[in-house]
Amino acid sequence: MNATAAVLNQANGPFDIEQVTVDAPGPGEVLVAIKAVGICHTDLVVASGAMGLQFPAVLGHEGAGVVEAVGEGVTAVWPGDKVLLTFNSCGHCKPCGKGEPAYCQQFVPLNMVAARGDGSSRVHRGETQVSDNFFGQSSFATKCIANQRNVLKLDADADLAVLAPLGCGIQTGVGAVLRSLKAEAGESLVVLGGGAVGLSALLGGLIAGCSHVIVIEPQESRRALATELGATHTIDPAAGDPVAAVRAIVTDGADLVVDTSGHMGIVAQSVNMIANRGRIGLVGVPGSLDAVLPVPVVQWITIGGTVRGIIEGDSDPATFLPELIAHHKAGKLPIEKFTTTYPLDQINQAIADAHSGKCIKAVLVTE
Ligand code: CXF
Ligand code: ZN
Repeated sequence: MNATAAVLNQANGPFDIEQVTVDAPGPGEVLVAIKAVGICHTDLVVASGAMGLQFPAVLGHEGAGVVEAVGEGVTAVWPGDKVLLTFNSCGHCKPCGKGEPAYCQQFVPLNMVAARGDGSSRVHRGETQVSDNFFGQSSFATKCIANQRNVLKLDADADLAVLAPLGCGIQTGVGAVLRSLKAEAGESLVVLGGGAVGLSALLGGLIAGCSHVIVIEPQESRRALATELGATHTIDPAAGDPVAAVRAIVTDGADLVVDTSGHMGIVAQSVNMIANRGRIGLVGVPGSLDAVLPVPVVQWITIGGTVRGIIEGDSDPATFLPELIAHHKAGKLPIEKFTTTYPLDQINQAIADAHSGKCIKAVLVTE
């Protein structure tokens, strides 16, 4: 099959719009005509080459589209079905068996390396093999091969350009609050960072019925959007001591903190924002693999605090994505307020706008 893809030929891009061929789906695989795909920070981290990506490569892991063909043994979807693509998992390890596929033992090889165990690729440019299978999809393209396990059938009237980012960024933020930290009504929440994941965490806090939802974010326009979305308070970290600012709002400290920034300076400060038995969830990936979080041990024992890492909001996509779609239908996840659509061939502009802060969540559309 012929397709158009945003191909990465070197570390950090640019992405080149090129004609490629995509193979027919093998057993358990699904050929999807991609209609929309969000850009997530992880695409850019992997595009830097820091994780050993083999070029040329197609990235993209918040795809949404229409099934064109299914391989042998696929029963979950059929040609013509609208589908949402998400992260992949093996389905038979212990975490997968417990309904925790985000902690699949094979998460890294199945999602982060844009390769298959047998070294094959389903995407070619002439005679050249193009790395695909990133997050089991590589959806910065008009067609991609996904897997039965990482596609979710949608209703025929689903708006693919709106729903695409649910597959990673939005389920990560909402899930961090609802599933990972298990926010309860009346608890107070601090969100570090007002990007797409942070705003999703804020919306998760509102869904949970948190008493206070406090967003700490340096950009004024993002703080304004957080307020519009329902944050009870916003804090500019440059305006003074953010710990004092949080404790001026919740005297005993916050019950929950979700870090989406990956900046260990503010995360280290958040240890002092926490109430007794407070929980901190780490979602934002630091720029360095060597990043460490200093925790004052005696203080931490005394308050009975918890710090934990979170992937994909502990999502089990088969059940959590439909919940998120229902929240969107009910008006509780107004994703449209922080997404901007660009044609696929404007991917480099979309990334530049994401870097400059001009857009929060860029979604590429193919037609
Ligand atoms: C990633 C973040 C880094 C760890 C794996 C999951 N999330 C999605 O982009
Ligand atoms: Zn992502």
